[in-house]
Amino acid sequence: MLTLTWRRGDGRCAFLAGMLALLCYISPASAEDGYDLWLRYAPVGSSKVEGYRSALGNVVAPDRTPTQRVVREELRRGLAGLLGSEPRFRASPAGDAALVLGTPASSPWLAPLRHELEGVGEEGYLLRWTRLDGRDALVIAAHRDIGVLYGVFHLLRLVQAGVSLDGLDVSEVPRIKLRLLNHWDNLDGYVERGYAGGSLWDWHTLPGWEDPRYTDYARANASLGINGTVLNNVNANALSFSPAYLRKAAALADVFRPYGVRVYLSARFSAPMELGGLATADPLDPDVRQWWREKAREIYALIPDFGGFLVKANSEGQPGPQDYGRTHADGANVLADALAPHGGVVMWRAFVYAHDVPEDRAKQAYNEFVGLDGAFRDNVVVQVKNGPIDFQPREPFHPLFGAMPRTPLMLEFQITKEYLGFATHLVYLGPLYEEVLRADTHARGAGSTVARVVDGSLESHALSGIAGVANIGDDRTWSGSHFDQANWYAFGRLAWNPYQSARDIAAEWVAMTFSPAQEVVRPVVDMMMASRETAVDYMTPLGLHHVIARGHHYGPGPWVDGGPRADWTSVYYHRADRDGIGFDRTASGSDAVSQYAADVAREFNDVERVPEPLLLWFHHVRWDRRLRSGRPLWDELVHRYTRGVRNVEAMQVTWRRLEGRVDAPRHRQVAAFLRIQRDEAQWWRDASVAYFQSINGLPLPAGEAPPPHPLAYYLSLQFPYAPGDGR
Ligand code: BDP
Repeated sequence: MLTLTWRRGDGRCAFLAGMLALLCYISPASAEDGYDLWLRYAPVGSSKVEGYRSALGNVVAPDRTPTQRVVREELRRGLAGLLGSEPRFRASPAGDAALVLGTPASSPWLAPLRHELEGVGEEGYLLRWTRLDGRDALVIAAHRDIGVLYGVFHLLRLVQAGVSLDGLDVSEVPRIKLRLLNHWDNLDGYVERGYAGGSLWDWHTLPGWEDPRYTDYARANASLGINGTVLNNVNANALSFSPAYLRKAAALADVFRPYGVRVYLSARFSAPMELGGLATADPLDPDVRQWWREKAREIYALIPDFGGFLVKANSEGQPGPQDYGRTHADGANVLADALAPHGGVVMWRAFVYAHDVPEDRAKQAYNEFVGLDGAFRDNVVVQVKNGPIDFQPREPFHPLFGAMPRTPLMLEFQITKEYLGFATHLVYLGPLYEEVLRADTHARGAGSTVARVVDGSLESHALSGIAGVANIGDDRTWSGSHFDQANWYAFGRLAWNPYQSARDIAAEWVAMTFSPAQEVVRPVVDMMMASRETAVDYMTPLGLHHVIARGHHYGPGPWVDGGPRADWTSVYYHRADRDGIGFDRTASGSDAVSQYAADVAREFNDVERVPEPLLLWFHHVRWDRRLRSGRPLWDELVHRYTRGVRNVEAMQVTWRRLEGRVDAPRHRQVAAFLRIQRDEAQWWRDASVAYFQSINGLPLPAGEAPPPHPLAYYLSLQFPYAPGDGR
């Protein structure tokens, strides 16, 4: 730490201080450590300052409620950073042009917009020029304070990207109602599948100490429109529902409230036994029902706007209604009944599969749930992972989307990269999310996209939701790496509007996170957009899946076999033998294809028509079958593994060229992580090639380098302390 002893009149100190100030001025980015996320508010180019200042220099905004004060503080902070001077807060728009914010209730100036606000709902906003008292004003108007805050973040986004405000005329409404992060955080501070350090929640010092970071977390989420957060792991500890922990959760809820972020909790189904001392957790038992009702009352007394429960039941060893011969609907409904009087929801997860069921794991969730359509209470949403297995680098969309028309289905994405290289691999998930959201279920004919199922528009559901398993921890970067912040960002933006493009979102994020200069935005966005396919290439090309190392899932493990359950092995999924590779899920195999609408099923079932990226997901294919490239399958597989490695090298080149255009500390860390990624991509390629070659005995295609080690070497690698392992 640098300390200066200051003595009045000391010329040397004055000189030193001057130099320091100058240094800070000429390299303001040198202190960048990622903490500020996309809310850095770095100065806009001098040519633009005056234009923005004349529109935004005078602000009329109420300051009576906590959210109104947050709005003013965000504007003050944002404009001070971006334009170099704080806005002047005025009592009325009289005089100069002004930015006028508020709701018809909070600002008399905005009362005339009441009618126009009819379409923006509870959280939407208008951001546009209008005439107030005979002069031009930019207004951010909403029904509720939170809409105004969202509008402010929108405006600041535009300024950060250097976009002109001329003719601005925006009307925004979130398409999805529940836009949630799911934290898989344990009470001991460990984050399951977390690669960004420990949990953000310091349960020990809560509720007495509210770490300022909680506020920054809420700000970041509000900037995206994320409006809820599940604080604890789906593999839940009943203690989260104890009075002491509920008070801690209530303290977080108090911090988050002004930012429109509601608190939810994962509920352990057996909590009535563990906490309540009951002999059963049978959902039809009157004492159990009563226990949940009382618990809900207790929670709402502490957290009046509590969101509700997330439940993982009868999945991977978690307790659930089936322990008592009851259905998932019976289980969900007892919790829903307890929450209903308070306005809470139950998010009941469909991620279920049982090791004692011989059925293809990819089919099990559908089999369990599809017959329960219509059996859930109105305040239940069934939360479905994007694909039928488990957050793989690529999966087809989950067959439940479109198959339960009477039940609102909430989409669950994983933001943390359990299966995509943890935090060190640069993989932008925007394209993965977009691919899923745009997938056409054909449930009601062509155009029945997953996005339309999830936003409720396909079946006119009032309730709709989307969740992302958070990649946030106490690492200074929040997400474990600079580029992983983009995945939090992309999730939030798509949760607001699932029809946006991943490329546009990446461009926004780069402009705000690194620089709005096109020389930066263009190459970085291209690199991000290609990064997911690159990871698919070196990890799971052509529809391979679940070929990861056992337990911690760090690195390749296509040889994983044996152990407690077949569906936790790799050989179960790739089924490679001397003749071919792939899981036959066609009508003559497990028939998983039949869970999709007829048009989709036909396409997936036909080896000639199935999209090649999903080939081995649905088909067992001979090694010598010619693919669309003209190469035999084996050659194509090796080609893709190698291409993946080459493409990481291309990312390294792109990044190297940006040296000097991106501040040095962040540039250095990204460069170092890309080196790790490159080496691990090579490891994935070599280990996979060595393993599959040991099965098929085929020679490598011409020009392909043999793996530098024998297969035994790859098998011998152990990583007992790999992060994020389940506990
Ligand atoms: C898998 C994770 C496991 C989670 C599980 C879940 O490996 O740690 O508990 O999903 O979603 O992806 O419940």
